[in-house]
Amino acid sequence: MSKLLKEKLSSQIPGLREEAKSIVKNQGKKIIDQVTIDQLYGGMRGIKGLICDTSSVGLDTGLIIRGIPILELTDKLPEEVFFLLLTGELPDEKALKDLQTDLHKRNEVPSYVWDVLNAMPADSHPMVMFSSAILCMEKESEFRKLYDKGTGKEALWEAMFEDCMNIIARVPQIAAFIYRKKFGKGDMIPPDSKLDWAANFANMLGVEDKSGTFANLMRLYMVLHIDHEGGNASAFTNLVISSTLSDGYYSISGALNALAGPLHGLANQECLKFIVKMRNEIGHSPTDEEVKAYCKNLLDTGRVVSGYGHPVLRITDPRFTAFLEFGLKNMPEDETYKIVKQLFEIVPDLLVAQGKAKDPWPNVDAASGSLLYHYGIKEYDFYTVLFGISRVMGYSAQLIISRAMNAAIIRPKSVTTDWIKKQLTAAD
Ligand code: HAX
Repeated sequence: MSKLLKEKLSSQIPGLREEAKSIVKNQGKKIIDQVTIDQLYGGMRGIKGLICDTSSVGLDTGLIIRGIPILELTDKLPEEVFFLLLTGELPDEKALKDLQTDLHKRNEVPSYVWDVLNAMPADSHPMVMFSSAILCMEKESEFRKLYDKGTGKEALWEAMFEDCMNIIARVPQIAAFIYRKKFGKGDMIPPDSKLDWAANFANMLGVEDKSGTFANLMRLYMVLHIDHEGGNASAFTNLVISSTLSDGYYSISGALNALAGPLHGLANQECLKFIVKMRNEIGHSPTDEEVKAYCKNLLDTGRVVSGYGHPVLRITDPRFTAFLEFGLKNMPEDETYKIVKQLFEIVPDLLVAQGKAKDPWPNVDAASGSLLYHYGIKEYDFYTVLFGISRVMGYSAQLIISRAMNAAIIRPKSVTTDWIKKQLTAAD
């Protein structure tokens, strides 16, 4: 067991519970937000309605994890950032080793998972396979067992911790299995306990990596995608499901289903698809003028430029910047990478000129696919699974903390259109 991580959490939880209780008791009726009708029709955009302490996303800062901007964490391992998400502190060497050893010990995937994946239709999307693999392990849930025993809610977080650690330990192998099976890459490559979590995943994918830079990309990829506060569609789904006291398997599988949408995690697949299509339709490495005309046509015909815009950010996503820098260092002459750079110079002005998108800047999905493509992962259907493996750490941190805080069942109020119309008449 990750003794040091769990000990740290156990020591923090009573204080956090006390703090929340006192805030609610003393300031519970203080107004912190108001809701407008356009927010109701606009996907509840920006309404402050959730607590999430793992990370926050500022309009003009991007992702901040426990007070640390994401660009200051790019040299860390995902395991270290997971520790940070949960506890607010980076682990020392001993605590990191303890966590890594524990993840290796938990990594055995039940054999029925392979049976389920093998039985699925060959044209199932990798995200369907990934989500199904996690859901079918629900019978392993320690949370459900503890709940069924009648354990009180104060202790349930420990079982959520067990569920999440088991899921985190197993997803690299499950995802690598899906990749190799679905795309005919050969037999499963077994895990290697000498490798860190992301390097082990890189190795199990079977991508040739003599220089070790692909493993570095996987470490960076997993850190950059790990969490994005609690209100994004998949994190919110995760919290809604677990707020009903559903266990970690139900919650994370459900969250991944939200991540699979093209306006959310699937955008990385869509973005690379768009770049390759543009390159092929133009027939050569495009000039700036050709890129401009191609994107303008997309906008003029009511389509979106994938990888641009964001519901919360109003700056170039720092995660995009980190990927761009990785590309500059490792593949500056790569054709696809160069198109990503061209788009960065051209698309924001086009979006501003169109005047619709509130954020004309690139998000994380605008660059990630080109780097994967360079290393030969050309099956873009798989890209959202990579996003998902990483985000499983963020979902997990949020699940463990929300259970530790005995978070209430999430139940906002909906209203009817008639109710809205009556409000408007009353206001006239
Ligand atoms: N290209 C064209 N039009 C865009 C656009 C883009 N990249 N981004 C926004 N717009 C349009 C919207 O479609 C909307 O048009 P309508 O008024 O006609 O409906 C208008 O600009 C206002 O939208 P917004 O308020 O700026 O953006 P939203 O908060 O509604 O949506 C999205 C944010 C990310 C969904 C949006 O910017 C988009 O569709 N981008 C392309 C897809 C994408 O990159 N998604 C990944 C986001 C990151 C993520 O979650 N990854 O998991």
